[in-house]
Amino acid sequence: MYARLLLVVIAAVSLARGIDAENVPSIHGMQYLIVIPDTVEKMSFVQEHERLPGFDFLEIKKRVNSPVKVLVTADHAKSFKSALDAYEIEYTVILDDLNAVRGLLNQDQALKLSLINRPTSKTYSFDFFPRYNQIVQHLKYLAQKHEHVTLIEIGKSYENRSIYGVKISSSATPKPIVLIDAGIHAREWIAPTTALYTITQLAENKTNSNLYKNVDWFIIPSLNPDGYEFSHTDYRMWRKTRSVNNFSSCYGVDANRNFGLKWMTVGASSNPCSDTYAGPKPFSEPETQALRDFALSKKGLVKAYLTLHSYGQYFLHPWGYTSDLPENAPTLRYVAENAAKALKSVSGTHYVIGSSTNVLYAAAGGSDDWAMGVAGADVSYTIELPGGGIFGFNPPPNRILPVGIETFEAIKSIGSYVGTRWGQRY
Ligand code: 0X9
Ligand code: ZN
Repeated sequence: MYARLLLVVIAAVSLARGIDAENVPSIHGMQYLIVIPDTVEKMSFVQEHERLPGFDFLEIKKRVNSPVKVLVTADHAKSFKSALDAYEIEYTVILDDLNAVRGLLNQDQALKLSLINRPTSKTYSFDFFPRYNQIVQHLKYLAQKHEHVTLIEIGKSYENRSIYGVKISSSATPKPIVLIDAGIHAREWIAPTTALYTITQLAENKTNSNLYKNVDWFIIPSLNPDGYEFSHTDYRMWRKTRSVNNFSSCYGVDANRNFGLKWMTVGASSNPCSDTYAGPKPFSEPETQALRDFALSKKGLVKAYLTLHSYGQYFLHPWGYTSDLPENAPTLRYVAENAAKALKSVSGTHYVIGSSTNVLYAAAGGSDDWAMGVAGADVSYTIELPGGGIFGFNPPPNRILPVGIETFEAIKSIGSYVGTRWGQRY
């Protein structure tokens, strides 16, 4: 075993030495791996690569079982992974081609690489689907670290979890608002991570500060924390809230059928056991009440409302209750087209744009319709993020960053639209 290992080590090391150390490594085919060596021998094998060309160690704690984060150039990735396999060292490929996120990398490669991969707090990084407590901890961390980030609590869930969000703002003067939520549907895990990626970029990356100069951002990454936790602990495919229904043993309401515009008129169920149960009345759920009360408290200021869902790669705009188009349909399409173009420029991901009823299906009681029709948002979209896994709701963790990065381009484009159209100098 040892002799074989030695051969593998020598092969890997000599291959690695073949690269000119003076050259900046190409990001084409460069892979981002997280390696978890669980013995001292395995750790020293990984460490051997530390100063070799073709390897860029972003984080190495040199303690057994602590994750090692490493970028490996295309010409070394295969042999390195074979060596890890041979040595039975556990690893995950977080990004299999850094070039796929080149939109974010080409300005200043080195800076951006470290920015993408640096853990944003001791416990948070974009390589796993966080639990509710980890989301909260990360929001609190960002709020205490950055003056322009404030933690907000918009209400409590049925099971009494705080529904937190952040305000990202350059000053106390009220400005036009971009309001974003995620996780209305519990199982759509890529939505909260994309909201958290957006929050982290606005909080930590100074090059984004122009985005909140004349716009206030309110972002709520987990609107349905009870359902979200349940999808982690009990049933991965849970969609609804977790409220107890009278006269039924089935739990929960589809929060996205529970908003009070044309409630229960189409595409919603009155059966508490259905996944699209609209609830006993509009806003029966504390989670939808929380969003309602928050949005109404900012009425007139909320210019854009975005709700992150998965999956399908759609920019859906109102209406979801009728195939008639709203008066501002041309604006809704124009703003979405710009956002989709920005998103596509990162790695070619294509989104379909249209009204919910016309491109997906009719379903009344959605937050998007209510935000535009009642709360007065000028533009309102449900963004159906990409899917993955056999059910579509289960993309692997290595999709968190690519989806976050490309979607942030779309979100920035919508933020700039709000800033240009309504923002003054503050
Ligand atoms: O059905 C939904 O609530 C959304 N799709 S999902 O697969 N994430 O469940 C689409 C909602 C679109 N908006 C409205 N129908 N108002
Ligand atoms: Zn959804």
